[in-house]
Amino acid sequence: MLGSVLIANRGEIAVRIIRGARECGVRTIAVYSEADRLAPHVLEADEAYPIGPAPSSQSYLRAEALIEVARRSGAEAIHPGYGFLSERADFASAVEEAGLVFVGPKAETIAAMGDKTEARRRMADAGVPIVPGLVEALADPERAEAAAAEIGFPVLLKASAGGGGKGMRVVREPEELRRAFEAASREAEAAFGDGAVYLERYLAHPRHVEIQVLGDEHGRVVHLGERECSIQRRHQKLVEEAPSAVLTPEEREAMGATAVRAAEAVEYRGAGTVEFLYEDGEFFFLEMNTRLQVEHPVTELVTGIDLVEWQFRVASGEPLPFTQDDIELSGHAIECRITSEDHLGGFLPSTGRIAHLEIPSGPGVRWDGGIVRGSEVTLHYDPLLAKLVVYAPDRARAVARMARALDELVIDGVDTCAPFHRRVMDEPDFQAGDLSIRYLDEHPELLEPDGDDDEALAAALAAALLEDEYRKGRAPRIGRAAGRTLSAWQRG
Ligand code: MV4
Repeated sequence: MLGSVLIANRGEIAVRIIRGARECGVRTIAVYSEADRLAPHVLEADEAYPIGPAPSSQSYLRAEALIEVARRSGAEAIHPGYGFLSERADFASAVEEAGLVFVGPKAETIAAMGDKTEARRRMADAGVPIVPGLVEALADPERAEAAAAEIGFPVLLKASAGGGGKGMRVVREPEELRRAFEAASREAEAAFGDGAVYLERYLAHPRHVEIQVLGDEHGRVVHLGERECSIQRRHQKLVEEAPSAVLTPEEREAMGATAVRAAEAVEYRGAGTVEFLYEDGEFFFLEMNTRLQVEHPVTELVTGIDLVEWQFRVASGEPLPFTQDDIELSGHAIECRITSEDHLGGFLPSTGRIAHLEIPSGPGVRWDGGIVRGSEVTLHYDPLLAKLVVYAPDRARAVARMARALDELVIDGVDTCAPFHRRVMDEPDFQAGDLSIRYLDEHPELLEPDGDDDEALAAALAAALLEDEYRKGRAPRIGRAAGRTLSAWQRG
């Protein structure tokens, strides 16, 4: 096993990796920006080093500074987490050239999967079904017209350098194609410094289903089942679950085997994710993510496999000791991303100091958090504060458990999307597992403002009066709802 690791990240994922490393007996080395001097990942690591001012361009994204800290601290490896430098092939190469272990796949794998047309070529060659369309960038709008005529409308223009939806354009008729081509190309150039675009058949109502894979340095690859991640807003996932409510065992096996083939085609090492679009019983390769993902806990809960532990074991050169047949799924897990965004105000980012924090607990509840009371939430970083994850024997019980856990959660000081999640748990289509990437377009009521503020004030006043009566011995007890309303009101 590795002796030590530098975690080139912050927030909940840095804390998660530190916990995993500690359980493996690996010494943990944190880095922090000026805004994160007292952050949980700094306090929980064995050692911590400053790397610059708050903006990530001057701290968490400074590849050379991170490698220099690794050298100075005697770290043997660097774990990049997700975001930041995690999918930068040049960073992975630089880490290895410095004689350190990169906890992730080979730089060549990262580079190939980062280029979306290259990824499609590699997958098509490996016999992985891709969305019908091109595997080369379009040289000009004329060629786009010819290709679209062949594929049939609607088509989707995508950036070759893309991901995350930037430079994407749906085109419904031939007359729109030229303008859309130019707009997509311009947007791709601005976002990625590369205006190359290609096109695919547009799927109107798919689910986003992804397969977790794990590979070692000795050529073994297994899959750990799927995650359903359809509930998203503007390419930001909000709720994820495992398993998917709709895959049959046969579909799971087919998708899993396809993901393993995809991973083998790029000699995948470590933990990775193969994303698919699933529609009407068909699935198509979308992208491969060469990192540990935010939503990895739901897979850990249904498989019992600790992904961070296996990242470290694989990075240490250990062979995977289990085969596909050894991996069994049981129960159901749901994750809600708790972000500092106000769902009532168009998911606008909210900032401030965490004044009060009550973390849900009890059976089947997991909290992967990066905040404590007193934490300052700024605009410098991703708004993800924590992930609330539940596990139960079946989906209906998991939904009920998540609703209960969300009721226990109290975060004061910044607005969060937790009230949005609480509504989702009550929503009939969600409860029925009837999801697609258009779920929120089809349920705009979930994003509408709450009932009257006056109602909340009246409830708080009633609770205060009730408490007064109780203290004077005239009321037998304070109900749970009144008690919570009151304490929320007292905290102001
Ligand atoms: C698609 C698609 C429909 N048809 N491709 C969005 C970001 C990028 N990673 C790929 N994306 C999509 N590609 C075809 N041929 C719809 C999306 C898409 C999407 C995919 C997964 C999760 C959320 C999404 C939200 C909007 C659009």
